[in-house]
Amino acid sequence: MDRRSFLRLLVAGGAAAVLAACGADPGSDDAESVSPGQAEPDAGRRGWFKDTAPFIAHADGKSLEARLELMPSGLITPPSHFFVRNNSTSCSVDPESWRLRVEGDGVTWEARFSLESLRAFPSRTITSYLECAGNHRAMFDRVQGCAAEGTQWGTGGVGNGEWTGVALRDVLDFAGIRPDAVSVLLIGLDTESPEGGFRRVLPVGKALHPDTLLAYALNGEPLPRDHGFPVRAVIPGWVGASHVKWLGRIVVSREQLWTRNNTTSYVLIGDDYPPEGEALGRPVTRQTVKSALALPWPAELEPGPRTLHGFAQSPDGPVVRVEWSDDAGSTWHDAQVESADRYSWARFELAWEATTGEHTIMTRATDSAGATQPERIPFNQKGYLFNQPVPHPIRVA
Ligand SMILES: Nc1nc2c(c(=O)[nH]1)N[C@H]1C(S)=C(S)[C@@H](COP(=O)(O)O)O[C@H]1N2
Ligand SMILES: [Mo]
Repeated sequence: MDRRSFLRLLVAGGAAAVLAACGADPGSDDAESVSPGQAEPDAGRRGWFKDTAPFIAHADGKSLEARLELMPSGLITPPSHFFVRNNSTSCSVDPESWRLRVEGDGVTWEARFSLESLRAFPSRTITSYLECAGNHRAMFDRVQGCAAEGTQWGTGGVGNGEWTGVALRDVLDFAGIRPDAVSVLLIGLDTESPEGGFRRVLPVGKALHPDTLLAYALNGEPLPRDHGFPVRAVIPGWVGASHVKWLGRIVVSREQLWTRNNTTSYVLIGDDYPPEGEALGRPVTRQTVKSALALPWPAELEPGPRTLHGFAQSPDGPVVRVEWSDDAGSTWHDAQVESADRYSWARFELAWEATTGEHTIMTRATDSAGATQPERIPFNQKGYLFNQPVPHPIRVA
């Protein structure tokens, strides 16, 4: 890797303004021309309740990006370190008056649940990672040299939680879901969101999957307000946007539903993604296999033997293998992978001899289904699902 490319990787900025110029021109060097700054330590606008110290607080006031290097040991992310992504601001919901309404022509009758009545269904606990569809978005700029629209997430738009709740399937069965139901629309109570309540459509098959949860606890504690208290959806393996927080209403429909979040947002838009239905491209559903080193960007290390670690995740987990390369992918070595549950992220470790100079280390994960990170992923306008191996810049001095 030449010095110029290396410098480009050091540019921490996303360049939303250059979007119009982007396309299939990976050779263009516009990454250096615009650098609005990835984030500010404190955007000055509190859209969340938690202490922002361990995070990169993005200037949009809606995104707290985890610093993977600050994650405590083990596999479970404590709420203090769990990233936040809001489309407006975090909500405070009164659990006493909270009700979940289930309605629509796809159910036999309208059902209403208090928190207590919801908790009466059998509870399930699933360890699952939750990752924003835009996690790694800044890599379109940093690695491909073509910035995508939206919050310039580095590698910290992801966390791994132990979620407890009830199966959405049980709730839908209770409401008498009809055999010809097609779409299940989850609606949040954050009415300042676009559309008045953030919402996502689930195909009925995914809604009835036994692992699709309405969760009321994270890591054995009531959900924190920033993460959807009192109840949120958890859709293991699917993009963060489908994990609707502050859930208030579910509409079951016998027709395919289209909303902002499966037509213009959370849609892969680009030459490689032909439009589906009323969408501008292909709606994002499942996540893709990814890995990242738990290091600042760029990392600065002292010379000598170093043990580096990171996290890897896949919708078809667990991740069973992680390889790494410090010669731009010419040779790959196996990292040690700590085994994990089906939907959990995995932790990996590698021994590296840090020699004075500038380096990059790439990592590449493979899951139990054999899926691995591709050498290159085609550009999409909104920068979702970037999962080619990330060349992490490391300066040793
Ligand atoms: N009601 C509501 N649910 C929401 C959102 C939102 O803005 N409002 N953001 C979604 C997006 S885009 C992501 S990535 C995840 C983030 O979950 P977290 O903030 O608990 O990490 O929540 C999803 N659920
Ligand atoms: Mo997201």
